[in-house]
Parts: sequence; C-alpha cells; structure tokens
Amino acid sequence: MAEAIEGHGGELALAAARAFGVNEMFTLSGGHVFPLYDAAHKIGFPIYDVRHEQTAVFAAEAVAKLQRRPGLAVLTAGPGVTNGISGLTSAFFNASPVLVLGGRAPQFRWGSGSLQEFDHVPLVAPITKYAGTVTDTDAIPGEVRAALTAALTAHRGPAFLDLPLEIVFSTGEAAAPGEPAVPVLEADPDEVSRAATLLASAERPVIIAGSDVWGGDAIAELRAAAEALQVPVFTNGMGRGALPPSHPLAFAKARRPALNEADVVCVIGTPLDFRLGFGEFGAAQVVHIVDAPSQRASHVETAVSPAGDLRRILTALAEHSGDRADHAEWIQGLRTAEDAGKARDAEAMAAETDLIKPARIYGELRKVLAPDAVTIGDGGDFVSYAGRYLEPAQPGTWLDPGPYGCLGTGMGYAMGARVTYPDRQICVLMGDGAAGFSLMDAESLVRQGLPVVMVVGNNGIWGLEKHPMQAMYGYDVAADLQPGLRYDDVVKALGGAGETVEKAAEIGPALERAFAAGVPYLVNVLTDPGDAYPRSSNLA
Ligand SMILES: Cc1ncc(C[n+]2csc(CCOP(=O)(O)OP(=O)(O)O)c2C)c(N)n1
Ligand SMILES: [Mg+2]
Repeated sequence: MAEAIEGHGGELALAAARAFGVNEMFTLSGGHVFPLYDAAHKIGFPIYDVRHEQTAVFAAEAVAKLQRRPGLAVLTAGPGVTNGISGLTSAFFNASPVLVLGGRAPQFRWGSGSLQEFDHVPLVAPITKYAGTVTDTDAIPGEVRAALTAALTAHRGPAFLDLPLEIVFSTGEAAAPGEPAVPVLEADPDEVSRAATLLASAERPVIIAGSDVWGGDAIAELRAAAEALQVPVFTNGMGRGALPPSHPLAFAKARRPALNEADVVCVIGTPLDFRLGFGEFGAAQVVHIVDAPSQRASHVETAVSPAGDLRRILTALAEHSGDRADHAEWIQGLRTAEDAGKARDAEAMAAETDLIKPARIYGELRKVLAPDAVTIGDGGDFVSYAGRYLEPAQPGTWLDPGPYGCLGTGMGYAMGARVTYPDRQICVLMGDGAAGFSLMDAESLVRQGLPVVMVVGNNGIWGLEKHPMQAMYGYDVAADLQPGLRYDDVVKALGGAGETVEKAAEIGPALERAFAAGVPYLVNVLTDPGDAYPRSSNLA
C-alpha cells in the first residue's frame, strides 16, 4: 500500500471520519467502544459525554444541521444503540448527516448470549441511508467512508455501522482516507425550465423554502432566484432566516392570504407534509423542487417537480430569461397583510397580564437575543409560539425537532450548538413537559463547561395535549404536571444556576442575568395554563 494507515479498529474508524470533517464525538461510555475513545484520547480529539444516548445523537444532529458536515455519535452495544433510535429517526426525517458508530457483541461467539448481544442493523435499516456491520478490521475505513458518503448524498440522512468487539479491538491496515467525493445529482433541465416559466409567468406566485435549501448550501441561490423572479418567500425549518426579515421579499405572517390567493406555489427543499397543509393550496398549481427523486410528493398532483442539486436548480431559476409577469401589486398586497400580522404580534408580545402569556416571554427574549443567537425549540405550544414570534435574523440559527416532532431534543441540540459556536448566545426554549426528557443532561453541560440558557414555559401541563383532549372529549387524562415545579432548582442541583419568574416585568432582567451567567442557567417562567396555541389539529 502506497499510503496506508495502521492501528486498532477505533483508530481506523476515527481516521476515516476525520477525513470528512468530523471534529468531535458525542457518547455515553461503554466497554464495547473503548477503542474509539482510545483513538480520540491519543490525538486530543474532543469527546463530549452525556447522561442518555439520545442526547448524544441529538447533539451530533445539531452539529450536522448547523455545520452541514457529519456529526458523530458513538453508542455502546445493545441498549446504547436502542436509546439512540429516536435521535436517528429524527435525523432521518431531517435529512441530517449523522453517523452513529455502535459497539457490538463479539462476532466469534454470536448467538451464545454475550452481554448486550443484539443485532441492531435490522432495527436501524429503515431509518438510515446506510446500515451495516463491519466484519473485518481492515474494512473499517472503507465502510466508514461509504457510510458518510451515503449520509452526505442528497437526499441526506443518517448512517449506522456497528463494530463487533473483536473487530474494533484488533489491529488492521488500510489505504489512507482520500478526499470525500459526494455525488451531485443534476435535475432534468426541461423540468427546471418549466418550473422557471411557471413562476415567472404566474400572476400571484409564492415560494416556500425549507431545510434542504440550508442543508444543500443553497441559501444565496434561493435569494438570487427570488429576487430575479420577484417572488415572495416564506420559510420553514432550517430555511428560516434565509432572507433577512427586512428583505422586501421575506414574509412570515401573510401565509394564509398568500396560499389562499396564489396561482403558483413553489415549495423548495421541504416535503408537502402537515406543516404545509399536505400541499393542498386551493386552485394554485404546485411546483415541488426537491434534492432527490425520492422526495417527490406522491399524494399531490404537481405541475412539475424538478429533482436534483438545489444550488444548480435555483441558479437556473435566477438566470431564467423568458417573459415575466409583474408581481409588484401582489407583493404590495401581501406586505400590507404582513404588516398587519406584525402589529398584532407586537401587541401580544407586550401583553401585561397577571398570569404570563408565552407571547410576552418572546417579546422579552427578542430584546436580548443577538442576530446570530441560536434558538432551539423543544416542546408543544410553547415552541409553536416560538416559531411564530421569533424571527431568525440569519439562516442556520433556528433548530426545531422537524416533522418527526420528537420531544427531548433540547439538551442535545444545545450541546451541539454550543460546541459549534463557543461564543454565541445559545437559547433553548422548553415546555415543562419536554424538559423532563433531557434536563439531566444539564449536568453534562455544566461538567464540560458548556453554558447555555434554558427558558422553560412552565404551564404545569402537557399543553398541546391537554387543550385538544378537552376540546375533543370535554375532559382530559394524563395531561397534568406539577404546577409551579422548580425546574431551575433541578439545574442548580446539577451545578448550574437559575431562577423562577412569576411576573412579566421580571422576565427581561432574568434573561439578562441568564445570558451573563457563563454557566447553564434555567429561567423557569410560570405561564398561564389556560392559554392554548390556536391551531387546527395536526393529527390527520
Ligand atoms: C417523544 C414524544 N412524546 C410525546 C409527544 C406528544 N406530544 C407532543 S406535544 C406534547 C406536549 C408538550 O408539553 P410541554 O412540553 O409542556 O409544552 P406545552 O404544550 O405545555 O407548551 C406531547 C406530549 C411527542 N411529540 N414526542
Ligand atoms: Mg407544558
């Protein structure tokens, strides 16, 4: 071998992952994966450890989402891997390039009943782009490379490999990892040109841009296309902030009139799922631009659905040279609706009520958040309000759980965000119910010197379940939590800091203290349990 790497399985795996820009691992200890720790330890490669494996996978996912490069979680055999399943599934729904390296009971006595012996691969195959067991130490780097290439190939997503005990502890040799080579898919140019013509000639076009625009590094191209064709832009997921809120084509509040009146709706880089009314936009023609053919909607009749590299598609839209209709009046009308919506929001965010309304918390938060702050939503109604009232000033600063809707992302996403941005504000917005899933990992943040601010909207209930159940049945069960519970004391007991706030006027000063603290700090805001986020059901 001309250029070769040698070492134990952990060293070979880490060398291959580092070639793809992996800069840290998130993990919870287990003997099956010691060689991966040994490899990291020897070269000073950062290891962040947690109190529950789902936090490790969520942290890796946050790194993948924010940095658009692979995030790595190392999970021990059996229960370590199964505890990571919700994180893997979230990464699958979010197209996040996460690599999970799992330990695995020894191959040579498989079936004899080793500790934590379990075949993970069939379990994770449906929620990964690549899943396998490495059966030869020399094959580890090649397998890691194949897994990461699959994870980074649009449509992106997680990959999984498990390494049997004797394979990862043995020494091997392999070719040195070369530069990553990720295939780029070219969309059908005819379909792209039909999409451009539809948008340009529409009377009342709308663009909705989602996470894959960010994940595909196509934010600048989106903006160029919107400006060239003069089309109003709405966003969701990681697409939020793609256009700065002050941009003449950036809209958030006028979604209803926009979608009711549009004649062409162009959805880019996000599925036509419940968040978008399943793609039913009245009489409008639907253009669905996706990053891979697998992402085309099968439940909606689209006018055209170009599938391929989003940067190239959006560049082609920007360069469209055909006739175009004048959209000025349409944009002006939406701007009026947008301004009215903003005025209503401003009023809600200033609400001076005895029992604090969640809207007021966001009114206060907006005053202290820097434009590059990363905000993370983990909860029910409290996070729906966050989506409504927080306007990310730039892309790549808003983390929500995505369409899988998994509670418990909070501390993991916070850890990944803090590791990504040592100097930015990192703020987790948690329902009190959601807090229960991951709050123990505030300890991991404290111990490893990773300060974040947690704001709990503490209504004492599983609000997003209690209110709908009341509406449906006239009663509710399994929807109450302890009112006024001191989640701040939990974080204090874990070595961090915090306080409880009961009056609206106290929110602002508490947030100031939290961001200045330099340790994990929980602001526990007691909110009105009678307040319900206005929504139609998400269930059907
Ligand atoms: C892992 C998981 N379990 C359960 C649910 C169902 N669920 C969605 S929202 C919600 C209530 C969240 O309550 P809380 O975090 O207190 O926020 P609130 O709605 O009260 O503001 C529940 C239980 C879920 N989405 N994910
Ligand atoms: Mg709640």
